[in-house]
Amino acid sequence: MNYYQKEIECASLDTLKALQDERLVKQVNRVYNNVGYYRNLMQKAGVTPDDIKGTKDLYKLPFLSKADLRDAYPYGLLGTPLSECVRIHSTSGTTGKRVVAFYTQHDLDLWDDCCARAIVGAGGSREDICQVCYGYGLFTGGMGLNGGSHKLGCLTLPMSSGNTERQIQFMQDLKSTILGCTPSYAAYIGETLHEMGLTPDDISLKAGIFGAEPWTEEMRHQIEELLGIKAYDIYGLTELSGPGVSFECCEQSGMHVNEDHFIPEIINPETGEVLPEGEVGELVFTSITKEAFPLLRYRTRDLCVLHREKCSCGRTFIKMSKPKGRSDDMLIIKGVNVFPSQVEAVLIEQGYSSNYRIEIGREGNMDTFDVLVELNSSQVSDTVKGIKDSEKALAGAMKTMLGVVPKIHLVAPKSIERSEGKAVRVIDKRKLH
Ligand code: DLL
Repeated sequence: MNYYQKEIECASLDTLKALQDERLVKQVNRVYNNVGYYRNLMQKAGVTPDDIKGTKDLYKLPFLSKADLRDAYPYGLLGTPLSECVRIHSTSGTTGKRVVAFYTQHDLDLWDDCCARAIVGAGGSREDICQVCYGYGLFTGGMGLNGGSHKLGCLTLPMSSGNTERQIQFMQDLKSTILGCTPSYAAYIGETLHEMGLTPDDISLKAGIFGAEPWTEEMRHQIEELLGIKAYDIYGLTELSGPGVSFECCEQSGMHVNEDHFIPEIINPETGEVLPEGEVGELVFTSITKEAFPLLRYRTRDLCVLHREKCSCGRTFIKMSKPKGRSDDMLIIKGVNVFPSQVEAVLIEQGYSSNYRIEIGREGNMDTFDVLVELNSSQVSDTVKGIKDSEKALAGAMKTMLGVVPKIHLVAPKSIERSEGKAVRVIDKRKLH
């Protein structure tokens, strides 16, 4: 059995707990002294760093949410001087304001370690050739897996996503053994492979590390068959670094949380009460080693279960289930985080009515994204060409705001069904949870 950092990945619970206690106390003091925004929250909650002696006191600390990130945007949660930061990554926020996360060089080194652990968890070693087809850029997927692959010593192919036939060509020519991308893209690569008249025997892949969006066990089996590989899940979020907060091992039954860097809790999303292991609730993380963007009790909005049971891989880190849904209205469409409020903001900004409906579906393994918008009475007299042009312009504005382009359908006024209770803005026909 192989590990990247065996001593910590297989540490006894006592050792792990002592490390977490020590790091938590240090982190709380650092944050209190350096992050005015969080110091205010602690003062409002009547908590001082002296109240936090270890993980048993974690529940006393106030939560942070995406709304706090928006309020503190862009620099209000920095834990170090800006001059010590060397990178940002970013993702969308609830009302169009982006979430921007910062990294020192040390943060990047630890993030690379987390991703290297995930690659080794999937059976990888420095002998492997790792083809990274997550998007590169502000999204954390590409740079994250790239960093882990580099640090482990794999030959790394920084492909980014798209140009699928070229991806397969590289796979054949360079004999890539590990693939990293979203599960929907993995399935698409698999389908394209077969459409090109090839089979898994024509490539050398043995494992895939897939995450960033919900996927099912059925999809895992399908991808495994299409590509002739073992498919492993990986979880993470920009606010905490990116991929590698947790990762699957050979058991393929839940993801080990890198607990030396992130302390997980499950809470009741309504009351904030901490729930015992085994119960479904909202996942909350405290990052105990991050320097530039140290978040304490950050509410992920992902609904999950935590289990600490003996794992045959030998790792002692607690396992989290696949996220079972979200406690907010965030959608993940083609791997991009989208909030209905962002769609609404674009419609209003562009002079459209706020009677709209988002319809999400699946064709094969790819998401479809349609937005139906009612025309105003003043727009009804437009010609068909005029309407097509308006649809195109609106799709362009959506793309700028969301990072993913919907198919826009401008429809007659009052043709979108009104609901008697809460408006039904989203119809999600995918069955991913
Ligand atoms: O998706 C980071 C990432 C990149 C993870 C590559 C794995 C691989 P964000 O764009 O900030 O970061 O989106 C974070 O995506 O709160 C979950 O709702 C969802 N998510 C991430 N991984 C998984 C997964 C990246 N394995 C949000 N299964 C999170 C289900 C996932 N949902």
